[in-house]
Amino acid sequence: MLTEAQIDAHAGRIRDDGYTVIEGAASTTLVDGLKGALDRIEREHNLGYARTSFEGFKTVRINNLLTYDDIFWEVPLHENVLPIVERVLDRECLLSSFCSLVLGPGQEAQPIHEDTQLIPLPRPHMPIVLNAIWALSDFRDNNGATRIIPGSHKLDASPEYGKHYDAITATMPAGSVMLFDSALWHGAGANTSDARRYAFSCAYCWGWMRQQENLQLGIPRETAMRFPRRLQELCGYGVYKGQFGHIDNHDPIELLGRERGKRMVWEATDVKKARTKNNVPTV
Ligand SMILES: O=C(O)CCC(=O)C(=O)O
Repeated sequence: MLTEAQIDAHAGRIRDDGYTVIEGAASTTLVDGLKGALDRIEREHNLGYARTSFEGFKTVRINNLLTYDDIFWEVPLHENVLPIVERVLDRECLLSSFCSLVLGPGQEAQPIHEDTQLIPLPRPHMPIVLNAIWALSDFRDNNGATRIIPGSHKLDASPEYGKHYDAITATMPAGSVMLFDSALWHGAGANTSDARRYAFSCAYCWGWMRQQENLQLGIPRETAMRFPRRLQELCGYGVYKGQFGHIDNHDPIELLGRERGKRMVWEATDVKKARTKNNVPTV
């Protein structure tokens, strides 16, 4: 569990350098369980390598992970990561995408990119997406560890696709999480080892943005109904500031059988006004 001072320090590093590393964020038991689940799902669903140079011809990626096994629920909610995300964005943030990234031996380096470069906002801009790269294997120089260019989130341009850039390698032991502003220039390294590199990318965005994965349609309603409430909210069953995302003035969390969702801003404003008039303390 992170202290307030640790959360502040991580948030400050993301602001200043574009990234931070939370060493020992996940226990060995959790890491082993997650890797085991990935291997099993790959086998059972007969999954193969991705088919684009960006995703990696020797990389197995599983998208929409929350639908495959309950063990993955813990990842977006993790107590050593989510509080930092909430500090940089806010408590109404969303899960934007969550996928596994298993780089096989022989996988070439991924082109340096940034995750928000298709969004037409002039750079540099405030953090809009934070990406948590979970190291489920030791991240080493030779096995595909993510490469980053510290401070590049402050540049006024995005990298040129396919061009070589000098970068540092985010080496870290398994169980660590690198959390970064997605505007940071980065990319997976080359895997020249003979072992697979296991990782997750678990990205979060503001509640007023479109998520990269359509989790409300992609996750069957029966599955989402079993999620803890916080995970339901992260998946988009919520209303940002009581305004964005409502369904006929109702909070979509009610679709999952929750009794009372958030009040919409227009109703909340009247309730607040009436309370003030009648001298009732606002809760
Ligand atoms: O696998 C990695 O280390 C990074 C992957 C990545 O940045 C991406 O696919 O967008």
